[in-house]
Parts: sequence; C-alpha cells; structure tokens
Amino acid sequence: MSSSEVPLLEMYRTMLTIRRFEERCNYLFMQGRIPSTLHLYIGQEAVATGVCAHLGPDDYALSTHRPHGHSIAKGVSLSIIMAELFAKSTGCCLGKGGSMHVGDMDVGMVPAIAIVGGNIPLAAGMALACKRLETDRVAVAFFGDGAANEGAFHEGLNMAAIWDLPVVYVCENNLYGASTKFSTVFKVENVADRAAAYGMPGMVVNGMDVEAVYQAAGEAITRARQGGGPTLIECKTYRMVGHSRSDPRTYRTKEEEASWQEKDSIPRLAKRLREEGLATDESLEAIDKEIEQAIDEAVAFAERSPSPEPADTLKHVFYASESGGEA
Ligand SMILES: Cc1ncc(C[n+]2csc(CCOP(=O)(O)OP(=O)(O)O)c2C)c(N)n1
Ligand SMILES: [Mg+2]
Repeated sequence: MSSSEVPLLEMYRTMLTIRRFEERCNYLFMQGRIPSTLHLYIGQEAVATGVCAHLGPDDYALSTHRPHGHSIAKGVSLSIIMAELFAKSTGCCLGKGGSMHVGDMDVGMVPAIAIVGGNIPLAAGMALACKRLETDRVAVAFFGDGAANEGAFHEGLNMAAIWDLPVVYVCENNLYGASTKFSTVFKVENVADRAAAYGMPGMVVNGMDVEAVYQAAGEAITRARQGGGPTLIECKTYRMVGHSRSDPRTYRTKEEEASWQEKDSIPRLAKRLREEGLATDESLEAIDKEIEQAIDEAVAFAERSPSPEPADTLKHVFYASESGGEA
C-alpha cells in the first residue's frame, strides 16, 4: 500500500484526540470531578486508530475495561463519553455505566465489557449474526495479553475459526496484565503464535506504528468481509501510565518506561507527516487547538448535564424478579 492511500492526517487527529481526551480525564479525576476509576489508553492509541480506520458505523467494535480509545476511534461523540465519566444522565449509558462501559450502538461501538476476555465470544456471536444476515459487516474485538490466557479466548477463537466468522481479534499486548508480566505467564513468544492452533492466520504487528497496524488490519478486515474467516492480530504496544488510577507501577523499571516513551506513536507520525509534506509545525499546532476546544465543549456539556434521577435506578436494568419480569 503506498503512503498516499493511507489516511495519515485523519489518523493523526484521532490519535491525538484520544491522547488529549485521556490527559484531560486524568486531570479531572485528580481534581475529584470524575468519580470511580479510570483505565487510561495512553501509549496504545495507534492500535484503535489503525484498526477502526477500516470500520464503518455498521461494523461492530467490542472493547474492555480500557475503552476510551476504541470508542473515540469508532466515532462515539466526546460529549457523551465525557458525560458518562461524570455519571450524568446524558452519558452514553445514561450515567449508569461509567468509564468501563462506554459505547454507542448508533456507531457500532458495543458498550464495553469489563470482564477480562468477556468480549471475545461475544464478538464471535456478533460476527455469526453478521454472517447469518448475509451482510458484509465485521466484528472486531480488542483485548489485552491478560485476556489471551482466559478460557473465553480459546473457546471464542475456536468457534470463530470453525464457522469462518467475519471477526478480527486484536490483542493489544502491552506486556502486562495489571502487574503480571507477559513473559511470566506465556511460554510462547507471541500471542499470535496461538492462531495456528485454531487454524486461522496470526499476525504480529508493531503497535506503536499506526501505518503497520492500518496495513495489517486492512488485510484481516478485507478477508473477513469476503468470507475468508477470522484473524488474530497481535499488536506489540505499551501503556505509558499505570493500569488504573491507583497504580504506583513498582513492577516495572523507569528504564523500560523510558525506552517505550521513545517509541511513542504520536511524535512518530507527526515526524512522518512533516517529512511527507502533509503537515507543518503550525498545522499540527492548529489540530491540537481544535482538539482541546472539542474537549472543552465535552466537559462543559458533561458539567451542565443533570445527574440520573434516583427513581430511574432500575430503568433499563434487566433482572429476574419473582414474576420473572423486567424493570
Ligand atoms: C475475568 C476477570 N478477571 C479479573 C479482572 C480484574 N482485572 C481487570 S483488568 C485486569 C488485567 C487485564 O490485563 P490485559 O488483558 O492484559 O489488559 P490491559 O489491562 O493490559 O489492557 C484484571 C486482572 C476482571 N475484570 N475480569
Ligand atoms: Mg495487558
């Protein structure tokens, strides 16, 4: 694929939007304005961006406890994500889900599933629906290295493979499942090596290079749309912040963190854009300003929105009552 076919500038905007949105979330959290906890995606932006650049609103993306980046790349509005984080009734889950459940079915972003590995069989199910309805839609499940050691991973990938389902499994190997180091819980070098066991293609990609992710995802998504079945893509990446907002990161060294900081996908792409003559320092600065302004608007929207009504607590909640009914 020649570089002129790759939407580099659009992807830069998406990656920077994710980065700036999460920096703001972190700030708001520290100020006590966002409740609960946050699992930030800072460092991994190239993965969501490179994959979602191939998806339309009719395709499905499924995420995890770390869903802001996937949701932004899939086109969920910043305002309804921010309102959800503020637990406001205008949030994408009406303020009842919080950070770990953001999503919006109008743009094909399935509200995120925080059970590690839980989205993997669900993606197979959604892909089965896409196939049975004879569409060319695809489902993409994003998950971590930790999820690849859950039973749901093995069951989900096997089922996707035997039924040739239009699903792409994107493992974001950021080297840690919370504080557990990848190499201490895997005998294989790559998660993608396991693809052979299910009879599907496996790809190992530099997850800090959005062009590499875009290229690999394009191949896998095209194959899925054309009836060629699933793919497992492993993106080697790194979260540049703690696992959640209460993580002192004592399980990894400052040197390791610094070495990944040097691989940061955003300055890497900025350099490429300048070299290709697609941007200048001034134009990149202007993009940054526009993004900050959009985030200001999202925060203002969240702040002026009402909290959910206590009387609505059980609305939209499905549960088995004595009568077997639904609230
Ligand atoms: C089934 C299950 N077990 C444990 C947890 C608690 N937990 C939340 S995130 C996490 C680590 C997940 O690691 P990984 O899949 O590598 O994703 P990452 O956090 O690195 O993005 C754990 C153990 C959970 N949410 N679900
Ligand atoms: Mg991980």
